[in-house]
This record gives sequence, structure tokens and C-alpha cells, in this order.
Amino acid sequence: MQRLVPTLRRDGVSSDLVPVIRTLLAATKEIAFRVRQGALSGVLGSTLDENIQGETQKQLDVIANQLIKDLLLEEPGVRAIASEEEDNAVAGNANGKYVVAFDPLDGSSNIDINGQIGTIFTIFPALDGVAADSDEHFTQPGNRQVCAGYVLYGPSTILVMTTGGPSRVYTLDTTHGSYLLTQDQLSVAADTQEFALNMANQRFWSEGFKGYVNDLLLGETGPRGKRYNMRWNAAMVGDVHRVLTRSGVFIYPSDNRNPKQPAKLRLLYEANPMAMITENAGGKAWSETQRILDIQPDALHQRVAVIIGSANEVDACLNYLK
Ligand code: AHM
Ligand code: MG
Repeated sequence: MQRLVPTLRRDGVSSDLVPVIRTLLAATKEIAFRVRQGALSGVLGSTLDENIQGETQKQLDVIANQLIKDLLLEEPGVRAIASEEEDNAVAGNANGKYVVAFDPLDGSSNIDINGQIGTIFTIFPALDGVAADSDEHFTQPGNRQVCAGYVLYGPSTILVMTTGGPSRVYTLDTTHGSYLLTQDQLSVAADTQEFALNMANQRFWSEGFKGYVNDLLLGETGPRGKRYNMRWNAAMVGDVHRVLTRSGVFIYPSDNRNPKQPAKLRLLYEANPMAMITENAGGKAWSETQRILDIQPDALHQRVAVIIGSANEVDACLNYLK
């Protein structure tokens, strides 16, 4: 099985970018270790304690954020970082060529139930002539990402990542701590009979979206002419991984629960990286009115609706929203 760096070289990844990716992934290996230790990692501590500066009793999401942040800010190639857990971007090395944004522990409600959780990340080129900690680096449209990935801390720890070419799957070999290539190319089927959606929000949806879901639920007797199944992990990483592996559509639509916040998921840390991975696996990723990767962001923590997965099912959904 091929290791990560030779695979990145095969993909023609710039030699400046490789160490940034390696550093980021080093942090995820430490998180994977913490996650596996579960409750023991807080109680018993570990050899990793020195990295966390006396914060051993903190929640895993706080620890994960600190680990990734600390390692990236020491990496010479990183101009700045932004995290779902931080209010503002944080400056790194003024000469760094890249900026990295991440959701350190996606699906954090699953920590307590020993369920699926993950890390989502994206890398953009740093902009010249812009202050190191400026949000501007991070408000580039998603089509400028040079790398997007997620790590799923499941029964095994896997990494799904694209650097512009195919979305590839790696599995963490815990015997020597390396991500090894286990699937050269992810490929999402165009059609599906599965959707991932929080049905409890139904009363807050638009009429168009209600109509789409209603027709899914009618199954073989309805206009869609087939029976659908529903799955919901409460962790985007787990749900999107299922969609990319077995086909499906993952949807978090806009709703009218809170007029100030019509969507839940973040463009920078969640929608953009998942959109790039999905498209490079042959799928489709739209917000309600445009391709996610073409959205011009206006704020660091901007939220957007997402419809991601099997291309024909994404199109079918979009038809109801016109
Ligand atoms: P988080 O980043 O705070 O964990 O929130 C994002 C998560 C996604 O992983 C998941 O798809 C969604 O929120 C679940 O939302 P809901 O609470 O509606 O089930
Ligand atoms: Mg998240």
C-alpha cells in the first residue's frame, strides 16, 4: 500500500504544500489516539500531555482545536489558520504560502455516545499584500482550495482527501502511525435511494423543500418511483462518508427557525471542503441556488445550505427549489 507522501508526489502536489499537509495530519493522528482512549484520555493522561499545556481535563473538541492550532502555527508554510472554534483568524509565519481552516471535531455531540466524529479541513493559497491574520485569505471562493479533506474517527481512522485530482481514501495504520492509501479513487454513483437529513426540522423548511422530501417518502408509489431509506449520524463527516461510499444525498437545507441564521453548516470549514471532495469523486455539491465552490464568501463563519452527493439526486432536489 502506498504511503501518503509518494501519493501526493504522484498527484503533482507542490513541495511547499506537502509539509503543511503532513503537519495537519500529524495533529489528526494525535486526535485519533485521544479519541480511541475515550474517557481514559482525560483521566489517565498520556505521553501527549506536554502538547496540551495542562489542559488534560478539557473536552475533546477543545483539545483537538488546540492540537491542530499549535502544530500548524509552528509550521513555516502556514501564513494563518482559522478554526470553527476560534472567533478570528490567527497569524502564523509571515512567509507562509498557505492558510488552513478546519473544523477540529465535527459532530461533537457524538463524543459522549462513542459515535462517529471527525476533523474537516481546507487549504487555500495565502494572498500576497494582505495582513497575515486577515479574514481575506479565508473568504476566497471554494474553487481556489488547493487541498480539502476529512478524517473520520470511526472503528478505523480514515482520511479522505483531494489536492485537485481524485478524492482518495487512506487508512491510519496504527502500528507505525502512517496513513496508507486504501482506495485510489472514490467514485459516487449518480443515482441513489438513500438520503441523510434531519427530519425534525420539517416545519421550518421552504414549501419547495417540503415537496421534495414528501415525494421521497411516497416511495415507489410516488413521482420518484422508488423506495428511499434515511440515515442520520448527527456528524457531517460520517454522513457524507456514507454518501460518498454507498451513494446518497446529504442535505442541510435553509430553514426559518432563526431568521438571523437561515442555515446551519459553515461554508469555510464544512461546505467547501466537502464540496471539493464530492465533486472530485464525481458527485455534485450545491447550495440551494448555486454551486457551493462558486460562492463568494462575505464572512469567516458564514453559513450555507448544502445539498451534496449523487449528482442526479442533487439535481432532482434542486428542481423542487426553483
Ligand atoms: P458541529 O460542527 O458543531 O458538530 O455541528 C455540525 C453538525 C454536523 O456534523 C451535522 O451534520 C449537523 O451539525 C447535525 O445537526 P443536527 O443537530 O440538526 O442533527
Ligand atoms: Mg462541524
